Amino acid sequence: MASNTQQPDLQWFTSARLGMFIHWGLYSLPARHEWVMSKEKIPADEYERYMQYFNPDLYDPVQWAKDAKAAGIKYVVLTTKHHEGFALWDTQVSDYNIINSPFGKDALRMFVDAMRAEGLHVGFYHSLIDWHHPDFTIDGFHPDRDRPDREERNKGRDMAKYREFLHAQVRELLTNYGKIHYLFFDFSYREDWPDKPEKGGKGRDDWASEKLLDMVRTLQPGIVVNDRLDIPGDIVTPEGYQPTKPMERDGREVVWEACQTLNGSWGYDRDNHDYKSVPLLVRMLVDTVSNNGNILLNVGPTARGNFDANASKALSDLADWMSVHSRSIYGCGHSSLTPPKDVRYTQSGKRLFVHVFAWPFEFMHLPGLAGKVAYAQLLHDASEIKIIQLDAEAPVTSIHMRADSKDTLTLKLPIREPGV
Ligand code: JFZ
Repeated sequence: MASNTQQPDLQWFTSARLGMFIHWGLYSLPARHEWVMSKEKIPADEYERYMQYFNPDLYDPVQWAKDAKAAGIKYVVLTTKHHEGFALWDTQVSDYNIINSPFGKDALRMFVDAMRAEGLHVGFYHSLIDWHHPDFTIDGFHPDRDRPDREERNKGRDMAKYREFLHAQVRELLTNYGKIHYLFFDFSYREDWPDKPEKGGKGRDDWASEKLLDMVRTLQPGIVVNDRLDIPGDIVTPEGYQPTKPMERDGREVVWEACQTLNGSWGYDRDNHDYKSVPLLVRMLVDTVSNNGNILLNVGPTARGNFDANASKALSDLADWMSVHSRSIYGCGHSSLTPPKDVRYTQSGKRLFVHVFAWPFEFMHLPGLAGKVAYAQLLHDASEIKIIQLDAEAPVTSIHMRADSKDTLTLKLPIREPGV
């Protein structure tokens, strides 16, 4: 097999820092998590019925694009097909697709056109797992896992045929929709993994990962591909935790991206109102950038195709923050300087951004910065912050401030945290 030498274009990616993930499919109808088919063990022929009711009359990807752009988001990644198997595009290799729903249009094409028109980079999520396909073997995640005829039925299933189908669908996605910047495959779960499903993992041999990735790079030179094919990808995708320093593999720094939900569910989850606050989301974003990572922030639109009120509010609050702080995000990354407690640094060239997670009382000491800072200001309004030279050797008295050490720079902050 001729191996493909195409390099991913990571320049735009590492500068963008903030992306939007969109989980949208038939699971938006039951509206109780995108894993509903597996969690509730709903057989494919029963679950299929949702296709008859999928009619997102409020679907307006132009609005999605505008909301994303206003929130400072640079790339948007839509689920072309999730584990349920339903295709949001006009696929020629299966009838289980949006054209056969009452909606009847290629939602993916509309999405791609709208994102491009707003100047956003376009990404696809594509599930390797498929609980609808008749040749996908029943494993520990599959809705039919507990049925008595499981082993019997698996004898009639042929993963080689599923592989062909998987490759054919990916070929369509990367051939018919113009330039695609990013691809998120999801996911592999080998049996030796800690979180393995009871009986039956799947990995690189099941997907023919090398061949698949080769095709992807040939069809879309420069595309950025994640690392869930069970072979190395272009970016590392930690999930559910925040790395506390720039990520490394085998001693070399890697490009990474954390994906995050707003409320713990990726798909629209009607009764779940447990949303992360926007200040928390901002801290996660800043923390990520301070360690050279990206955040892919998820929204799960409703089955009518709009963002629900909670998600819209989060995006517009984020937009308020980004409108005056995005200079500390885009093109920024890790600083070699060590910030004090409750502070994160992001840096771009010679400019250091000091993000204060817990506002101190009046004075802030920054070790190692004495004599290195020409001027300091608040970011949101460019108002001056006074740099004070305190004496590290001065005796401590009740009225006298003292520097932490000789190389400490002290800033005099407004007493109250500026609210933006
Ligand atoms: C997967 C999906 O199952 C989920 O529905 C969602 O689409 C999410 C973005 O991706 O969930 C995963 C996959 C991999 C890990 C965790 C959750 N992982 O490797 O830790």
